[in-house]
Amino acid sequence: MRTQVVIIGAGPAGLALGRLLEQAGVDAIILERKSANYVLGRIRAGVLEWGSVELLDRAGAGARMHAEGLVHHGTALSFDGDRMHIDFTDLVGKQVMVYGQTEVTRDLMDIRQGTTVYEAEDVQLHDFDGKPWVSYSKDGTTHRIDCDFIAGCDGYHGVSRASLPASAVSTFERVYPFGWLGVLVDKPPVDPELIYAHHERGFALCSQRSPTRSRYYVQVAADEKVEAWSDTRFWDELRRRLDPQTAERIETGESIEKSIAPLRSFVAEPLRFGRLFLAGDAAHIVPPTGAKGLNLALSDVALLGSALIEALQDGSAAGIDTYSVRALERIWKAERFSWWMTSLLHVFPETGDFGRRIQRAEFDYLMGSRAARQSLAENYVGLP
Ligand code: FAS
Ligand code: PHB
Repeated sequence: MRTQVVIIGAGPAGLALGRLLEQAGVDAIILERKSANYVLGRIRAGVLEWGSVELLDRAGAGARMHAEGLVHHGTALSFDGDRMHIDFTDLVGKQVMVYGQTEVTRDLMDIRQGTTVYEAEDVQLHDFDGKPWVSYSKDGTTHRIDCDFIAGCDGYHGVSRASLPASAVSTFERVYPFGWLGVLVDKPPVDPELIYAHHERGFALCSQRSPTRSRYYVQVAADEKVEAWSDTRFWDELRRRLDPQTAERIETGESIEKSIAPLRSFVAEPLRFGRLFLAGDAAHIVPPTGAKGLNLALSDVALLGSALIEALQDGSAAGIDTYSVRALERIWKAERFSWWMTSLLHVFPETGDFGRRIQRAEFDYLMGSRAARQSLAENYVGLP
């Protein structure tokens, strides 16, 4: 079998790339290790930068997002009960879309016309320095796909980055000493906006998926086990970390999903290895505090899609030759913002009382400086 591009991974990055390529008439086959239902069952991101909204519109996958998504013009930050509003529209004239990653993935799956092989096992990348080909197994049969390019969109634990010789890639990582315990519940959101809360007991986030479905998170120790958290324990802890008025208003209920995500900052450099390109979580990870993970994945594939189309249709290597440098410039700015938001809002026991005073001073500075709030807002809604 032969195609122009083999995409490894059918998460948002792989599906979005596949869609951008097929719209331009470029053939691409996606190989996904899991089933479509398994991919849809992973509850992850919830906030889209407007650049991501525009990409999904360009991909023809935006109709349900505009019908069911929630446009947000700001967010709330709270620190030991003091609350501040960050007005994106007033500060930077932009907004974000609250629409779950599961729905983005479903919309991209539904619109895809090309071939996606689900439950593809033992995917292996070959000769990506020369004439690339990919092998995989399905139902006991091994298949080979010859191609012009390979796009590694297979996430942090994928095979693409793992296929590289250690000497070819530099990695930069910070692992945080805590994780996020997240709960999905079919109850109305506690507030029209998201609330990012710092409390001496730990960080908490009140988010949402629709007018009837909410998503909440609390910071937990890195070695915490989800089995140790009943719904009742979760709701009690969440309430302790919010201002009393908000805590009082929360409508609790039985969780329909509960999971713990580890937090890390990670970047691999470069993102090109001959005819293999990395995009999305295969290339970088951010702590979810800045709502950047999904958005970075989509901005990577917007760049990579244009570069591959240019190479395959115009014979120009300009895009593929500059993809890594251009993508990394935006990636590192999102890494910085995600690290900064995480440093501001979480409890770091090792930084002691001095660290907490610095966090309080940062919060007070934001409250007192429009310029500081503009900086937060322009990063949160997405840099160009
Ligand atoms: P993904 O990991 O989504 O997709 C990669 C795909 O490749 C997967 O479907 C996987 O099955 C497949 N794959 C892996 N290895 C393979 C192989 N060998 N062969 C074939 N296929 C293979 N971001 C936010 O902005 N906000 C959040 O709240 C948030 N929460 C998160 C919670 C968790 C637990 C995780 C892991 C991530 C979270 N993220 C969040 C980040 C997340 O949304 C990612 O940024 C987003 O999924 C990136 O999309 P992809 O790059 O497509 O990677
Ligand atoms: C979510 O709704 O899952 C969400 C929202 C904002 C974040 C992280 C996660 O920063």
